[in-house]
Amino acid sequence: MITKIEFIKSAYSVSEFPPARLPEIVFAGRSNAGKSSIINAVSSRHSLVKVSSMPGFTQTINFFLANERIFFVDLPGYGFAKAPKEIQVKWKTLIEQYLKSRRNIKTVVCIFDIRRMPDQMDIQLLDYLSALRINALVVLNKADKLSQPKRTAQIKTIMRALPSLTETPLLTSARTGEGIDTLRRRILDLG
Ligand SMILES: Nc1nc2c(ncn2[C@@H]2O[C@H](COP(=O)(O)OP(=O)(O)OP(=O)(O)O)[C@@H](O)[C@H]2O)c(=O)[nH]1
Ligand SMILES: [Mg+2]
Repeated sequence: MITKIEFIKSAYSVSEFPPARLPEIVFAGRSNAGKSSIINAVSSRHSLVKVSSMPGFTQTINFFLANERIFFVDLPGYGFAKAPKEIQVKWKTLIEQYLKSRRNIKTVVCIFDIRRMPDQMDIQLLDYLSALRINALVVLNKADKLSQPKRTAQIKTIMRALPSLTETPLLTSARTGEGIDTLRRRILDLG
């Protein structure tokens, strides 16, 4: 259960990160995959984190404190083609600096849209985490968008595209709440 969740701060640069004193669960993935929506769902709060139909909305690293003992970290999404090149480079650098510098990261929840084939950037994220020896938990979000048979087929295809995956990804829907309890339990156990 998450009984209390509060927004701590938005960081544009390394110097603005809060002290790395508490365990951190990080939410990463392509722009529009549903990172902010998943944080809201896991926290049982509808509008803690701003969600937009406009991808590229989250431009800073946003820190939330859950149950006064664990940080939830919302990363800007990558792969938003319409964002100016210099902004894309800035986000990538900020995300890499964040992942490299925080020793208190417990796991990175990698959120993918179940309907999309993982691409080079998704693979890069998983490889990067693996190189840094950071635990990754892969979540296929927007499960509500696919019928049961399509889900099964899509899980197979995605797992084939991500050979580094050792376990079947967790299916979630921030819209219907499917898989959210399981995700919350996994996260709180890790923290
Ligand atoms: N159908 C459905 N829509 C979802 C789900 N999760 C998120 N969405 C929608 O997808 C859009 C993007 O969601 P966000 O949570 O803002 O995505 P994000 O990954 O935080 O995006 P950036 O901040 O741009 O990186 C919004 O319109 C959400 O309402 C889901 O599980 N099912
Ligand atoms: Mg977001």
